[in-house]
Amino acid sequence: MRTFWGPDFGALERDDPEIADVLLDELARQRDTLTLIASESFTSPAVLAALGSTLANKYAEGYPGHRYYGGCAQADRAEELAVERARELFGADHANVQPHSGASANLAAYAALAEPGDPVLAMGLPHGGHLTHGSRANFSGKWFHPIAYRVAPDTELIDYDEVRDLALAHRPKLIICGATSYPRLIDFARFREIADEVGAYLLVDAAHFIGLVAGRAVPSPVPYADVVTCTTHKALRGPRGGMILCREELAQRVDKAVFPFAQGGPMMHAVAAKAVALREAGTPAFQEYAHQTVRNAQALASWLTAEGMRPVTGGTDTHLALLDLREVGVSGREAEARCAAAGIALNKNVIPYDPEKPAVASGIRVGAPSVTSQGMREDEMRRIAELIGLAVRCDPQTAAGTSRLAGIGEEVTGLVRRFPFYQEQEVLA
Ligand code: DSN
Repeated sequence: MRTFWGPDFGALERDDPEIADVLLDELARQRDTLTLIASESFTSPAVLAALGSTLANKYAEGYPGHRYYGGCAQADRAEELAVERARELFGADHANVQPHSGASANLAAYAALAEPGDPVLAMGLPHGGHLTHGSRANFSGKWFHPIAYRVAPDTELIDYDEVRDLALAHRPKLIICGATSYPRLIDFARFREIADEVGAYLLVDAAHFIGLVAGRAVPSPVPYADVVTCTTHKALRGPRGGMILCREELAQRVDKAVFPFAQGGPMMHAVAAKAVALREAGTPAFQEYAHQTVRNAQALASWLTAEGMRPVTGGTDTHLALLDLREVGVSGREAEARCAAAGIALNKNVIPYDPEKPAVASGIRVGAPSVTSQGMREDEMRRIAELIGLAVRCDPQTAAGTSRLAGIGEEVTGLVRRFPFYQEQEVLA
């Protein structure tokens, strides 16, 4: 008879009450507060079951059929399923599901496509890029020669003419597009044209929007990119981790760059959980979620405009919006803290050409994947925007401000409790 040994919370409470306490508090936080972090969502109980499974015990360095350890039959099956599902869902020639994170996936992509010292053209961090796109604090800026492109000051859209000019001037080995706080669609065809013109590889970092691609809510970069990197834990709703998709001729280079170059043993429990998430992402229900996520982000951006906040680029085509708070007269840092005090988790974010330093920032970033997973729709986005508008204007240094924030927090809790994601767990707890 086959049996499943799943997470046993009773054992954890008995053996390690301190960590059990942390987990209970975290579930309560996720249940009672509002998550508008653009890079988060909720994983399904099925994904969590795979993550909490005994595959966590298995070493499986290598790839299916070519492992450096015995006993890998189940590890092979899990990885083959994940790879096959990724290839089918995204129409990719090849998939590598072993990267531990998006940053690890990017490290491997650089290793597959460029040599240390090579020029790499990518979106600057202050304009919406990512640390791994050439920040001096990161391997990408230390080991490669980063050149940053920007958004245009007037439209706040990627300045494709500048991208082309920089590409012609610097002849990068690698051009990267994909961002962490750019709310608009990216013209992958235009990037492909520019890359072809200068003989560069095109890497699309789709970490933020791969879930929307899976749900057919935004165009896919796969037909245009040499390599696509992504995370699996954002709008895709999988476990924390990374993934790489590429053309067949780059498959070997990508695989070798992940293992043995950048990583050792894959986290097979996470690989199995990625397979589960990729299966879920192929369903009509997931497509509906992806489309509703975009509609919710658009509604949120539009109602936040009514609260006196300016959406960068004028709105959004994706799961996130970036709001300039200068008219409201509070910094991103203050807004983040005030919203947190009211049970609303979002993050401060620089806006293009921000006069403030990143630790202060003039803007906030909001995202709709979590609230959409919970079943909220446009009506709730309207009320959420109003609550944010009230919260950012409360001065927590005053008794009146603190009391108002507490009142907003009570309404926030009431709202999110009407949309619990982990309903089964509520019964168990
Ligand atoms: N930390 C991620 C985000 O929030 O966008 C990017 O790595």
